[in-house]
Parts: sequence; C-alpha cells; structure tokens
Amino acid sequence: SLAISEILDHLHINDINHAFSTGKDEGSSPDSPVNDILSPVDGKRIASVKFATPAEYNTVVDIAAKAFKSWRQIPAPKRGEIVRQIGDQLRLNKKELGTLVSYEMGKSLQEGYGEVQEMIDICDFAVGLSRQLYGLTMHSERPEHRMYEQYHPLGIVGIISAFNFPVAVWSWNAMLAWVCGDVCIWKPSEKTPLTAIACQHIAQDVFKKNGIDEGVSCLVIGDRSIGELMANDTRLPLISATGSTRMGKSVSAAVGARLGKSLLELGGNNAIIITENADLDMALIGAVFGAVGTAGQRCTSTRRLIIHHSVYDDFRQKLINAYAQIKIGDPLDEHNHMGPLIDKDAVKLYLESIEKCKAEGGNFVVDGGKLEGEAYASGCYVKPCIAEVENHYAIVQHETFAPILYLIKYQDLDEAINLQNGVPQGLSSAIITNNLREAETFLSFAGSDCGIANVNIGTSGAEIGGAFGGEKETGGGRESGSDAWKVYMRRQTNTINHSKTLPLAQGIKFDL
Ligand code: UN1
Repeated sequence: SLAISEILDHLHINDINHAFSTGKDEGSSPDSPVNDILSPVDGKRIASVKFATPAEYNTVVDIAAKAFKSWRQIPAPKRGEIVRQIGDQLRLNKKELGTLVSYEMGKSLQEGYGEVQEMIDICDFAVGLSRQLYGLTMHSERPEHRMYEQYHPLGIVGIISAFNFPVAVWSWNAMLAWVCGDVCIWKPSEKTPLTAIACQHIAQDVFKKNGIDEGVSCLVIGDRSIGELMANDTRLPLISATGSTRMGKSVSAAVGARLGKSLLELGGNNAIIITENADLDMALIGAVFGAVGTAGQRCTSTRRLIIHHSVYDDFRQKLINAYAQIKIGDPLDEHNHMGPLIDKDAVKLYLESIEKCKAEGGNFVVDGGKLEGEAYASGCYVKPCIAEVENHYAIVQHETFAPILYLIKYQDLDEAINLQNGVPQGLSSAIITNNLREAETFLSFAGSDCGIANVNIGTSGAEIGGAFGGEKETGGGRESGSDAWKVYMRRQTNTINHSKTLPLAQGIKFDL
C-alpha cells in the first residue's frame, strides 16, 4: 500500500493549497483563512486549503469567460481528444487518486477505485459523444425550405459537488461540458477539496500540454458563500448542483430568480422491494452493499427494504447474520467493508436519527452506536444498524446520510409500490423478483416514480451510460449518460429558404 505522504507528493498537493486555480493563475489572498482538512479515517490533518474571497471568485469568472471564447472554436472531436487524454491520465493515477478519495472521504478503497473508474468511464463516453451531439432535421411545410436544429455551447458551467462522490460527480459534468464546448468552474465540497485539487492538476497538465491554458477548467475552494455567488451569477448560464435537498432548493431559487438553468441532483430515499418471488441471496448482497457501502452516504444508498410478509422473518434473519459479518475500520485496509462517516457532525446526526426513530416506535433489530477505541480514534466510526419501522415516520421520510436501514413489511405489490413511492424523494428504486408480472408492473407508469428503477439489482452503483438523477425532491436533473449532454448546450432551430420567393408559414398572405 502507498504511503499518504507519497500520494500527496505524487498528486501535487501542497501543505497549504491555494483558494483558486485556473489554467492561467492560481492563488489566494494572504489574509484568507486557512482551513485544515482532517481525514475521517484517522483524524489526522492531511493538508490545508485557503478559501476564495468574492474578488478571487470574480477573477476566476473573468478568466473562464475569456477561455470560453477560444475553447468553443475548437471542433468538438478535438475537444474530445483532450478529454481522452484526461481519461488516460486518470488511468495512470487511478491508484493514487482512488486512495486519496478513500483517505479524505472515508469510503472503502474498492469504492475509491470505483469512483475513479466512473471518471475514466465518463471520459470514454464523452470522447464518443464529441463526434455526435446530434440535433434533428425536420420537414418544413414550405416548399424549398430546410429545417434542422443544432446544439451550441452554453458558456460557463458552475459545478457544485458534494463530499460523498468528491470527484466522480465533477467528472460527469465537466467531461460532458467540455466536449460540448463549455468551460467549468468547480466548487468542490469544502470537506473534500484535496481530491478536487488533485483532479484539477491532472486536467490542467493535459490542457497545458495541448496549448490550452486559459481557464477551461477552473477550481474555486470555498464554503456555501461561494456557491451562493455562483447561483446568483448571470455569467453562469448553468449551475449543476449535487447535495442535500435544502441546498438544492436554495440554489434552484437563486438560479430560477435569474431564469438560469439548473441541474439538480439531490437527496434520495431509496427502497428495494423484496417480493415472495425474490432470490433472497441476491437480495441480501444488493441490500447490504446498498446500505453500508460508502457508510450509507451515497445519494443512491439503500435506506428502506420493503419486504413481502411471507419472506420477512427469513430475510430479517439473513440481514442480522450478514451485519454480524461486516468489518468496520480503516477503509484503506481492504479487509474492511465499511469506513467512517465524513465527520463528527455526521456522527451526531446519525445518533440523533436513531433516537428519533426509537421515539417514533422504531424497533432496532441490529443496534447502532458510535464505535470507541484506538482504531476509531477519529471519532467518525459508527455501527450500521437496522430498524423495523413504518413508512410514515418522519425520520423514515427523511434522508439520513448514514448506515441506518429501515425494514417495512407488505402484503401485496400495490401496497409495496405505494410505500416505495410514498416519500418526498425520487432517486433510485429496485425490485428483487423472478416474477415477470411483478417486475414489469414495477417498471410501468403505475410502478416506481423514481429516476432509476432496477430489477434484480440494488439501488446504488449505477453505470455512467444511463442518465442519472431523479424526480420530486431529488430535483429532476439528469447527469452522465444517455442524452444528459443536452442541458450543457443551447438548442437552436434553423430554417433555410432556398426558393426564389418568401412564403410565410401557416399560409399567411402578405403581399406588398
Ligand atoms: C451519489 O451518491 O451522489 O449510483 C452518486 C451510484 C454511483 C453514483 C452515486 N454510481 O451509486
């Protein structure tokens, strides 16, 4: 295994890192506060960052605006070639970057590598996309006329990302935005800025080698005040924000007030329906990985299991047995399944949620609690737990970003689907069944109301090729694959008259 200090060196992370970085410039004002970044793994200081001032943010926007003018001149497939090179660099740095993701954020090393793999995958996707970006052609009602639509670059895309996927979510946005001809300003979570700085260096090296160094890729480190500046900034036509529903509502209100575009990817309250026709061993892997993977801090984490009464007792016992096997500890040690929560505040919220659940009548069949002892000295390690609940409990309706799994019993599929949909969020959902009627009902318009609906797969771990996002309080945005690229471009309809007269549409007569 690699020593963290070597990895920091390798990824050019300094002891104190600048508040902003563009291709042209990087810096921070001497009096901006220094923030220490502590690892939830061992509580040690990894490095420090400075937070950008509003003036520095403005400098970055100016540089990005200028970069847009030249970047959009480069043919899309050539922009794709640059993204291809970034993908190559990510492949070369996968081990180091994945390890730093794991150490800075706390997810298991396997999941840290998986996150970097998602970045590599989206690069490949974006390279292919760079030769597509298709518009439609349509037939004009007027003779000797041609109609078609084309997609043009949008401008500066503001990316606000969360701590739980500190780098992959940026890449889903940035790689698409870049092939679309946009430039990006990225504000990573202030909890995980170091992996962002590492990615910025990797991307900037490629831009520099290709003679493009004018702020196509910009990074601004800061807290929510920078996010607010971005949301209110008319120079940023699109804000892509990932995080809590509370954050999303305030971003959306600010962006909406100026009639900008926002792409929101917010909270989930994801359930797996386990029917009487389920392969229970398969259900078990999906449910446990979904609930304890990333210590329950994925927006796609499995929060609820909706289990048919005939298999309920059997499956509950399987879960209890499986939870007894889960190894919690240093996520860099590949023997462990689950690492820490992101910080002590998250531990507090987790403990409060357990109390709220108990107060509402929840029955814990696997107890939670904070882990104590030398191996858990950072104070961020908790036990994954399971409670039998009712779907209407306020705490069950709420997304708690922690490994708390709720069990709910159902009688018939209609009821199960109503329970599954009966929450404010609508990100991911799943059914485990070998029965075609159950599966197809779940996927039909009368089934799951989520942006993601899976059969015989859990709720988390989506591939990048599909559009990623969800409905209701999840915010409605779609990132990543399919035609999610369209939000990063502006659509233009073009009608061309190649006749010798000027007929008007709708048959309107207008003679001079
Ligand atoms: C997130 O938690 O914000 O589907 C993203 C998944 C991952 C992405 C999760 N591919 O679980």
